[in-house]
This record gives sequence, structure tokens and C-alpha cells, in this order.
Amino acid sequence: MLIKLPSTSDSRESDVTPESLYLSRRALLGGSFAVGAMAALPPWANAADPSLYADVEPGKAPAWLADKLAATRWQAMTVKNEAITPYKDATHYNNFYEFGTDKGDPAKNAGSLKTEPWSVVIDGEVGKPGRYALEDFVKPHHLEERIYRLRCVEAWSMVIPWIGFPLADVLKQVEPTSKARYIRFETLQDPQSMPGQRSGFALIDWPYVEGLRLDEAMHPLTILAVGMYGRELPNQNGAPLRLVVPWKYGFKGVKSIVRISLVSEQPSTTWQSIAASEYGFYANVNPQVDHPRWSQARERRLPSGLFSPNVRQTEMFNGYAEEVASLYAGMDLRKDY
Ligand SMILES: Nc1nc2c(c(=O)[nH]1)N[C@H]1C(S)=C(S)[C@@H](COP(=O)(O)O)O[C@H]1N2
Ligand SMILES: [Mo]
Repeated sequence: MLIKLPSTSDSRESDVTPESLYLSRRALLGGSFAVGAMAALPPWANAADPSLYADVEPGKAPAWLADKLAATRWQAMTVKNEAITPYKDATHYNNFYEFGTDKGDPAKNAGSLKTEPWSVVIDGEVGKPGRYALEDFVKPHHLEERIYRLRCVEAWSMVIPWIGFPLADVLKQVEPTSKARYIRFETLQDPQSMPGQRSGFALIDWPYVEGLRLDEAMHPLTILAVGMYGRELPNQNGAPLRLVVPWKYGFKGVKSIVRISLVSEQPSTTWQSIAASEYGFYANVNPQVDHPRWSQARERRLPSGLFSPNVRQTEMFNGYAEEVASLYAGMDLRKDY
């Protein structure tokens, strides 16, 4: 993203799912389910059937995950009056530089990522450090569907139905010490399966690292995702475990996590260390603070094409200001971008 300006999309117009179509599909589905605690549910949101996502490629989750996915609390949170981005776009327009820098590269190349077995290390300032098999790591948590906006710093956006659980639930279990003030995440480093780590794209000092302040990590909107569109995560979207922080630019959402460390100092993160003047640690979506090379006031909502660019105003904190603005009370968001 350092080297690319926002460009017109390579998505096809035929991919467009008009919102009216999506909503009517939804209205056809009956049933009832528990009301989400975080947001009032829209009247059509009474369905709990992942088959409502059109054109989703069937997944092949391991049995333990398939069982958990089936028991997801659907639409625990949603986005009102905005269509979900078609699965095709969400899985073929990606940033995952470990698999190449073109938007289509991750879909083409991420098949080489081996997600089983997978383990996650928890270390640093915690009472209960350890290495967990993914199954044991996910097992204690009830999965929820969280439909969130995703706003990339490159000024495009999507609406994605993630499936995951609050990061706060994990943190409470591992018992951060009083010295823990930040959390640091690391992506897998495996040049054998990740061609981008072998290539000459030397800007990135692998592995990809991201971080949050502890209160941001504990916020109920912050989740670890294991699925999307009713199925497990496709490799190109960060299987088998990725971070989703909906009020921040997409690059905070580190993929294919192998290590979570509680630390006392603000970690040095991948994009910040490449270009600190362009990509900050906070990276809160903010239409008033432009990127040095382009405006952040607007965004292209995918799918978008030359003839229907689908441009919309970017919202403060990506539309989650009511929930998260208090985390930044008294801070100068121009300085702490
Ligand atoms: N490990 C890793 N995580 C990453 C990236 C990456 O290149 N490597 N790209 C980030 C960026 S810039 C964005 S916008 C989102 C894109 O997520 P998506 O492809 O699932 O839409 O992933 C983020 N997580
Ligand atoms: Mo991004």
C-alpha cells in the first residue's frame, strides 16, 4: 500500500448485489434467535442461516470448527442499510503481502498456506503464558457473527460478515500482569509457503506485526475471527485466525496469527516502521486526517467500477464513534494518527 495510490477497481459490475435484493432475500427467512447485546437489530435480522450468503464457496473446516461454526450466534452485530460485500469481492480483492502485492495475488497463491496443525503462542506480561493448539485456543469461546465495515487506508471499503469472539475473552483468561499496557500480534513467518516472504519486496521486515493499546484490545468490538460468510476463513483472508478492529484502518487487522504478546511498551508495527509519517500506530479511521498522499474523506465501497464508482463519505471511526470515541478522549488525533 505504500507504493500504490487508490485506483479504479478491478471488480466487475456484474458482481454487484443490490441492497434491495439482499434485504429481500433476508426477509424470506424465518426463525428467531437471541438478540445481540451490542446493537439494536434491524427488523429483517431474524434469520440464522449462513446459506443466505450467495455464491459462497463451500468451506472444508475441520470437524471441531464446523461444529462451532454451526452454533454461531448469527448477526450479533450488523450494519444498518448497507449491503454485505459479495463473497467474490471479499475473497479476490485482498491485501496479504506474504502472498504478493497485487489484489488478486492472495487468492491465487494462499492455497499453499497450511493451516493445520496451527498453534498460537501467548507470552509476555501474562500470568498464564503458553502455546495452544488452535482447537484448544478457540474451544472456550462461543462464536458470534459480527457484520462490520472494513475501511482500508487505501480508501476502499467493504462490509464483511465475520465470525469470531471478543479478544477481551482471551485476555481475561490469560491474566495480563499489571505491566501489560499493549498487545503485539505476529503473523506466521514461513517463506516456503509464503512467496512474498521469499521475493524481493524487501520493504517489509517479516513477520508482519501489529499492535493495540490494552484498552483497545479489551473493547467489545475487537474480535479474533475464525470465519466469515458462514464458513471458516479462506486462506487469503487470514486463516485460521485474524484480528478485526472495525474502527481502524484495515492494516491493523493482522492475518494468520501465530503469536500474541502482552508488552509494556508500544510495539513497533510493520507499516509504521516502513513509513511512520504515513501509517500511524493508532490508525483510527478519520476522514479529517488525510494520508500525506491522498484524502481520507471518501472511500470506494466495493464492488465499485468505472461506471458505478460507489463512492461514499468516510465516517469518523468508520461509523463506530459512539462506541469507541471515549477511548481517545483528550488525545490529538492529528498527532496520534
Ligand atoms: N499478515 C498480514 N496481515 C494483513 C495484511 C498483510 O499484508 N499481511 N494486510 C492488511 C491490510 S492493508 C488490509 S486492508 C487487510 C485486508 O483484509 P482482507 O484481505 O481480508 O480484506 O488485511 C490486513 N492484514
Ligand atoms: Mo489496507
